Amino acid sequence: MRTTVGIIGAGPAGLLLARLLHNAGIDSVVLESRDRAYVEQRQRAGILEQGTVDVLRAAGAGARMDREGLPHDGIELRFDRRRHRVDFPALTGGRAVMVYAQTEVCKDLIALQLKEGGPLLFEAEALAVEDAGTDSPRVRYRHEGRESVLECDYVVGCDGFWGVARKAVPEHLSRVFERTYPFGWLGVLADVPPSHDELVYARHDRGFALLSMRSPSVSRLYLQVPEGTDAADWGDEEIWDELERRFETGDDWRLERGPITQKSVTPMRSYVHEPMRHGRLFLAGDAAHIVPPTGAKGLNLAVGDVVTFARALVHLGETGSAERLDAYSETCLRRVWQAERFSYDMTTMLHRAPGATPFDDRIQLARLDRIATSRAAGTDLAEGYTGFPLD
Ligand code: RFL
Ligand code: PHB
Repeated sequence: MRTTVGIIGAGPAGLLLARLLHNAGIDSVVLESRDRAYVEQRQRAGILEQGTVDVLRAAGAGARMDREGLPHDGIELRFDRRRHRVDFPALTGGRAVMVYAQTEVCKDLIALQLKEGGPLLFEAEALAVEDAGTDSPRVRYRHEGRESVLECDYVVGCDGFWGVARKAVPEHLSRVFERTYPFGWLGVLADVPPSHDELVYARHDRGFALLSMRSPSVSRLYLQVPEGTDAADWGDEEIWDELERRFETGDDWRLERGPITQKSVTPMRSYVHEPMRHGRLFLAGDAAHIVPPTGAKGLNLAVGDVVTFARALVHLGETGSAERLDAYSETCLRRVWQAERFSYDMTTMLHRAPGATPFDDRIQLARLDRIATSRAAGTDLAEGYTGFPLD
C-alpha cells in the first residue's frame, strides 16, 4: 500500500490529523493497533482548550461537541477550607474551555473518517518505521495476521508514549528530558450529578483531589495516591470518604455520592523527546511528550502538534517551501515546553509530595493565596489553563 502521509495511531492526534489532511485534499492511511471499541472507550482527558474547540469546529468535527459539551468559564481552587474561583473570560479577554471527553472526540473523528476519509485500519500494529532519513519512509505493520509495508512520503508517529515511531530516531540524535512524580491519580467515574458546576482543584494536607465531570449526570473524580497503588485496594466508600475530607470547605458545600462505575490509577510523569522530527518522520502528541494531567494539557498539545504539521504540509503544497515543515520540531517544542512548565507548576502547587515539610506546605498555600489575591497571578493561571496560542 502507498500513501502520502502514513499515520501511526488512532488516538486524538492521529484521528484529527487524518481529518485535517482529508479536508486539505491530502491522502493518508491510519494504522491503529487496538480495536475500535477499545479506542472509543479508553477513559482519559476531559478538557478542551479554546484553541482545540476552534480547530475541531473548523475541521467539521464540532457538531456534537457543540450540542453535548459543557462550556466552562472557570475553575475553583480549594485550599485551607477556602474556595477561590478563577474567572477565565474576565482574565483572558474572553477565552474559556469545554468539558467534552476524549472518548467522544475520538468517536466523532472515527465516524467522520470511516464515512468520508481515507483508510483507517484497526488491529493494524505498526512494527517499525524504516528509512525515515530518506525521501521514501516506510511503515512495516501487521494486519489480519499478515505483515505488510506502507510506503509513504511522510510518516507521522501519533502512537502515544508506548509506540514504536520514536524508536526510529537514532539514539545519538535524541535527547530526553524527564521527571517522574512519587504519586499517581486514582480516577473514578460515578453515576451522580457533579457536586459543583465547575471543576474543583483541591490542595489538602492529605493530598490532591479533583472534581470533574463527563455530563450533567456523570462525575469524574480523582485522588492523589502513592506511586504503585492498585485501584482494587480502594473500596468505593473509602474513596468517597477520602474525597469528602480533601474537598472540605468552611461553608455548607456537600459532596454527593453515587455508584462508582470505573476505577483506575494513572502514573504521573513529565517527558519530552527532542527533536520531534527525524528526516520524514514526525512525532506528535504523547509519542513525543507527556505532561502530568493536573494542567489538562495532554490532548490539547497533541492537537497543536498535528495542526502545525498539517499547516506546514499545506504550505509546502501551496508555495513549494519546506520552511515550515523544517521548523516543525522547534515550532511545536516552544508550545510544548510552556505546557510542561504550566503542568509542572500546577502539579507541584497542588500535590503533597511524600516527605513534604511544613515549609513546603506554607509555600504551596502562599502560591494559592497569591493567585486568589493578585489579578496578575490569576491571569497567568487563566492564560495557561485556557491554552497557549497555536501560532
Ligand atoms: P494516545 O491517545 O495514546 O493514542 C495513541 C494511539 O496509538 C496506538 N498505538 C499504535 N497503533 C499502531 N501501531 C502501534 N505500534 C501502536 N502503538 C500505539 C494506541 O493504541 C493509541 O490508540 O495518544 P495521542 O493521540 O497523542 O493523544 C494524547 C492524549 O491521549 C493524552 O495526552 C491525554 O489523554 C492526556 N490527558 C489529558 N489531556 C488533556 O488535554 N486534558 C485532560 O483533561 C487530560 N486528562 C489525560 C487526562 C490522561 C490521563 N491518562 C489516563 C493518561 C486524564 C488522564 C487520567
Ligand atoms: C478529566 O475530566 O478527566 C480531567 C479534567 C481536568 C484535568 C485532568 C482530567 O486536569
